[in-house]
Amino acid sequence: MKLYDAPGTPNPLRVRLFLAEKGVDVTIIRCDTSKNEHQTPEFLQKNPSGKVPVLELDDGRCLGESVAICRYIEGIYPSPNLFGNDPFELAYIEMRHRQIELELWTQIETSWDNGPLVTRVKPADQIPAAKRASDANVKRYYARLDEEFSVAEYVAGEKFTVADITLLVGINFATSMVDLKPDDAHVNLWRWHTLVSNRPSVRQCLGQ
Ligand SMILES: N[C@@H](CCC(=O)N[C@@H](CS)C(=O)NCC(=O)O)C(=O)O
Repeated sequence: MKLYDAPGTPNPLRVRLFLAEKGVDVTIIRCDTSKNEHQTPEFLQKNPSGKVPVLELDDGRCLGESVAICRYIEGIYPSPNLFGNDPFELAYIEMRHRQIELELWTQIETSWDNGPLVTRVKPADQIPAAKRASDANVKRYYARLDEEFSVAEYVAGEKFTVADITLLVGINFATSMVDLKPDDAHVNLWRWHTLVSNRPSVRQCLGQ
């Protein structure tokens, strides 16, 4: 299998972390998005959205969307389980994962789209008030996570799941690219961050 990646971008990193947790090797194809390599007619055949990551199977079939790719990987490499086993666990992890994506990642994206660094990689028509609102939403969400991690070890409870991967990538991106580092006072959130950052898969992918 081949994974189309763009170094430094968060969604392909989610998939690389997921693969590392599973111990699955794929061939990494690096796309230079600054040269629009993800917009060529050949690439758009693989993913009409013109986005990375894309997983290309050995028979040429392609999957876009990080979570869809991770679900495929989980299907063919079920262990360790990262999406849940029984109906309740599957739904609970899905709920927690969607909350991280819909309530935190979307706000980080709004802050990125309306912040200073994005203009180095693409032209942006920015709305400062949108950034102020999304910055505040991110900070509120960090406070919520800090409370949640006072009683739960991981995002979905007692075990590490795909939701932890999405949260880690989101927080690291927000910290390094959007200037939205969680407050030092959020000790429970930082306890979780240290725990997951020390996983072998994370150290391997982030080169620590
Ligand atoms: N919902 C998609 C989002 C993919 C996405 O936004 N990828 C970014 C990199 S993190 C990308 O390809 N950006 C280049 C562009 O939009 O031109 C997923 O989960 O895979």
